[in-house]
Amino acid sequence: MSAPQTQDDCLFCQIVTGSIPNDTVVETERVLAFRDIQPQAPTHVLVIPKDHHATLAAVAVDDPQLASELLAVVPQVASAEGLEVDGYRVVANTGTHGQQTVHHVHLHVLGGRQLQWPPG
Ligand code: D5M
Repeated sequence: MSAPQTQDDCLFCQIVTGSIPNDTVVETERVLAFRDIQPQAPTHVLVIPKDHHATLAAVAVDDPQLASELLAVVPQVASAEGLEVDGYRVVANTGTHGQQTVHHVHLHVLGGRQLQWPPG
C-alpha cells in the first residue's frame, strides 16, 4: 500500500497521518471516516479520502475511482451507526458560499434525529 499524498498544512491530512487523533468509524485502504469534533446531530461522521483533494469536484476529476470509493463508504457508516431504517443526510460543503472551512474534501454524514430542510 503506497503512502497517501498529503499536505503538511492540511488539518485532515494530519488526521490521516495520525499526528492529530481521530475517532474512527470506518477505514478502508484509501478512505477514512471519523466523528466530527463539533457534532450537529447524534451521529455526525466525516468521510474523507486519505489523499489530499480540496473539493468533491477536484477528486471527481483527478481520481474518479477514489470519488467512487468515498461514496461507497457512506452506506458503511450508515450501517455501522444504525442509520439505515430512519435515514440520514450526506452533505459536501464546497467553497465560500458552501461554507467549506477545511479544504480537504469531506462528506458529512448526519443522522440520529429528524433533520430540517432547507438548510440555512
Ligand atoms: O466542515 C469541517 C468540519 O470539520 C467541521 O464540522 C468541524 C470538523 N473538524 C474540525 N477539526 C476536526 C478534528 N480535529 N476532528 C474532527 N472533526 C473536525 P466544513 O464543511 O469544512 O465546514
